[in-house]
Amino acid sequence: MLKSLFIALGLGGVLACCQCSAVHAAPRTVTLDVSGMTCVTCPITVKKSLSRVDGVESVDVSFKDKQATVTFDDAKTTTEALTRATADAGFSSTVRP
Ligand SMILES: [Cu+2]
Repeated sequence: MLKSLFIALGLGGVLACCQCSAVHAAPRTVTLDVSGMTCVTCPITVKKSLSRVDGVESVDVSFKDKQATVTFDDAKTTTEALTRATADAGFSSTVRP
């Protein structure tokens, strides 16, 4: 009786552990095609807008390639939030498939 209770608690512990691994999602990296970057200061604005999104860990914007590479925690934010952030800054963007 007592033993089965321990087994049940043990299973509960395993389940809780699985849930916590879902919360601490691995960082994801996406590349955005950014339009409207016409001068060298535009990437700075784009980078700033993306860095402000909660969950974004790193941003690298290339003016030459018209791209932004963003590493983010997908438990905290979404690619939609990233493209919205650049659009709010005046640069529409799409996620590169
Ligand atoms: Cu500019």
